Amino acid sequence: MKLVVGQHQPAPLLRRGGNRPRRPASGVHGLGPFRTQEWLESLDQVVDHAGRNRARYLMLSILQRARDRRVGVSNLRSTDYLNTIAPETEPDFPGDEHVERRIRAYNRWNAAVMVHRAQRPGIAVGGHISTYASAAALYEVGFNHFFRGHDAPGGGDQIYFQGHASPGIYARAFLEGRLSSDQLDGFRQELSHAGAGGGLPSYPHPRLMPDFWEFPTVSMGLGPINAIYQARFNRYLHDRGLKDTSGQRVWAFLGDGEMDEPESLGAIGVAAREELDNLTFVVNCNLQRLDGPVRGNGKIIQELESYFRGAGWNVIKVIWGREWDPLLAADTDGALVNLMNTTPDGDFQTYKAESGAFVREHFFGRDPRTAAMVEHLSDTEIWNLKRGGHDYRKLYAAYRAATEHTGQPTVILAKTIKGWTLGSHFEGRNSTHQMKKLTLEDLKGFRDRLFLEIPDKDLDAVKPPYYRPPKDSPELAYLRERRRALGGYLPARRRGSTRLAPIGESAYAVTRRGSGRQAVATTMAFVRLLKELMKDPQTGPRFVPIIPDEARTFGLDALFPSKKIYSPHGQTYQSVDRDQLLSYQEDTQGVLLHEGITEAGSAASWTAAGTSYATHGEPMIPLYIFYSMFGFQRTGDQFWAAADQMSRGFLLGATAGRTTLNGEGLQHQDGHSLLLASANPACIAYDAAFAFELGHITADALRRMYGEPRPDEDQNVFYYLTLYNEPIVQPAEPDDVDIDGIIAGMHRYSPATDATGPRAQILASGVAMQWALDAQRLLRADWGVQADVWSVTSWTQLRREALAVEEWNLSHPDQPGRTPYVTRRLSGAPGPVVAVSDWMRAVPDQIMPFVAGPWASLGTDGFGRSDTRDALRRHFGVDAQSITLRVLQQLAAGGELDTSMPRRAMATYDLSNGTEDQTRSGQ
Ligand SMILES: Cc1ncc(C[n+]2csc(CCOP(=O)(O)OP(=O)(O)O)c2C)c(N)n1
Ligand SMILES: [Mg+2]
Repeated sequence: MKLVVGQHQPAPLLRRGGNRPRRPASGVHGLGPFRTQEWLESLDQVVDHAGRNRARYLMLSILQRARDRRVGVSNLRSTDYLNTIAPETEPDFPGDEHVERRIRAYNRWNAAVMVHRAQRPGIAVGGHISTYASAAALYEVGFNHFFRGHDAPGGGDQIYFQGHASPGIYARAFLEGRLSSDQLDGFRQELSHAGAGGGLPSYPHPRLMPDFWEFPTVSMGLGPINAIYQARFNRYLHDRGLKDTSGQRVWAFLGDGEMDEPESLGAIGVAAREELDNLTFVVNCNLQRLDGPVRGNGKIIQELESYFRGAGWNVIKVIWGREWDPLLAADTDGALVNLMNTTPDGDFQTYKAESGAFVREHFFGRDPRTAAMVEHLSDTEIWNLKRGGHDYRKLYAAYRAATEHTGQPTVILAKTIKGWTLGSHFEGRNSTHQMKKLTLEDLKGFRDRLFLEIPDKDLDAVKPPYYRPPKDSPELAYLRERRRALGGYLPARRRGSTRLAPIGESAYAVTRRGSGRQAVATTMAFVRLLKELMKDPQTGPRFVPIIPDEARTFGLDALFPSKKIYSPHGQTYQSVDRDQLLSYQEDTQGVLLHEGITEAGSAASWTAAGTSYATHGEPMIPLYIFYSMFGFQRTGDQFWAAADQMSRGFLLGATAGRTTLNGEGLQHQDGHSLLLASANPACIAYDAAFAFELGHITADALRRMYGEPRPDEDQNVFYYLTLYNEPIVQPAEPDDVDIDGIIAGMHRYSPATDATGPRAQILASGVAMQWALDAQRLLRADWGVQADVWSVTSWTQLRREALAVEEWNLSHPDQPGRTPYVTRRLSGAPGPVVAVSDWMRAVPDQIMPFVAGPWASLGTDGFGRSDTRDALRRHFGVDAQSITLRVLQQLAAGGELDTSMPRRAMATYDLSNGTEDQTRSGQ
């Protein structure tokens, strides 16, 4: 009988030698101390007379039986280094193994040749050969038997392809006739390759290939976490009755090195907790990452098994190919299993870079019993004992088991060889990840290994040919038939066209009427608006608020009673605050996604919801609200990937500003997320000062992303709105409000009331508007200076427009030059410009080159501190008095005021030496 029950294998390092026996726990119910002693003595006897292996086998068998009898012993963290599925329980393989092997061979060849050709002299743009070579069977078993295309009943599967395995995915699309050889030759030459359709992006980039790639994965760790939240979002759509997603499965193909990333493992508990049996991870355990072994001294498969089992996943290990089955069947005393268990990955890697004789000596030769087991095998036969991840039948059994398993997500841990079939220069070599070219000899060996009919004379060292059999060949017919049966070719992205009906004007009234005498922060104003928007009968249900445990901080608990928090389990307990108005309510049809304290999880959720318009053809409007400091700074890479995936929706940076979240200090106070946001080309950022501005911005954002974009507008954008927590009296919207200005990025909110005396322009955004208005009063009352105050709703949008105008002017030298919006708006506004915000100066300085007159900016550069708002504003030199002083200095420098005035102002406002602080500038 073969041992397939679990063993207690410590991870990650193998512990050699046994642990000291411990005394048993006393007082086991119903068994006196004597009987316990008898059991222990029996075990001692087995150890003494039959050996440790036998004793181990016995113990594991007893544990297995105990589990079968539901005795209540806990699950073992890991099992033997064996396939989880025993050969006798493997299902029949339904495909044509020969034909599928041919298809795999063509893909292997074309993928490697594509990268090789991209490395040709004069181009040399690189690529990865060895990763797909190790993963070809992992993908092909999916393509031929499991992955459902978009046309499959119930909708297609969502597949996260390992980013740098892209050459193999392109190679398959070439066989399918979806890509031409000319396009393959444009791999990584998206700009310079002139062929039809241009070049191909390096990695899965939906933005660059919007009808092909669906999920950007190449930033390691984002694929796994996004896949988990995608599967979770599919459930959410289903449970809310918005779409039947019960037939859809999420597959994520990951590298074993990639599992080092915190994001890779950080959310696996979510998948188990929510019982996401619509999710399958396939981890390609080729034991190598970029530089060398993943766990040379340990065993990555065992380590991952422990993590996933511990988190509550179904784990299927595919370690050995079928050639090992007879050997394992003959391993009655567990000698071979013991070798397998105790050989570190570093050695397994080395074996496959050596030879059959080496494996005989260094692996089997370590125990006379295992050495005897392979005596009848030649070195070649030993060499041909394959790894499970290259065995189609083993993989088929694993995928089938994964798709049939219920109640848990499944991870398949498949052992492979990096660079497999590429020959001895590639296979298992530490340098294999970086190798982009094959020698002529390598090419010949590779061709022979794959049994391809390419004559020697065609094997050009620089441009070896692609290989595609005739259209009517059995292989291509088979491939086409399989994809037809499974619902069409993949990857394929559908763009989604459903438009959402605009929400009526009345919903926005709440932002326009002002707050009377009540002081209301813009965060609260936005939440009030959101409540109104969510009431819209058609579009309202599409809003998906996402919160990482800050609902109460931002006032979103107001939505608890009416919208409820989504949980697939509903609420199985009595809530402690059930009698209260804003009680914590979980519900299977809840609308709010309360993610717990995980910005990474929230960002992944937001991406899944924000791309639903394409992935599911169901536009959803996610609003992810977070501490602005923990957004772009913490999960900026996820927002970048979301931009690639053309996500739409709202990011709400609450508690914005360096001085406004006053008590929290250095780690919380954000004076730079707007700068980080400006670096994301798909992100449209606004720093609104007033509720009425937020109303117009939101309406315009919804129009652009979900309604009728103008011809010059990219619809695939998302909005970053900063929201403050400082209560202010919200003014009613001015009658002559400049809506276009609000959207474009600036409007004159408070013109100077008097035309006499020196003039200046104050540009302010967000909460700094209050200080600017105070400065306007001080300037007039104390110094006779008249200032116009502008509300700059978006420094970044003003800059972007100006850059676009500059570019247009450069490329149209023969036509009259155009003038940037910001320049136009300020052209008739007399006096120097002083810009101020609760952000570092680089934020307003974005528009400096486009302002004609003298320019000065005030900002909050440096680390935040905990103190009162007033103290902080004085510290950073952004309060009303500091603004006043700066305006006076500017006017004096321009000769419009006496030079003594700024000095007098410093004394009047006690402003001397307030800002010389090393923590501010990093000088
Ligand atoms: C966040 C991030 N860091 C680093 C890289 C660079 N990188 C690309 S592939 C790779 C090694 C991947 O190893 P593994 O996940 O085991 O994949 P394999 O090629 O072995 O299948 C690295 C470090 C990246 N793509 N993303
Ligand atoms: Mg690897």
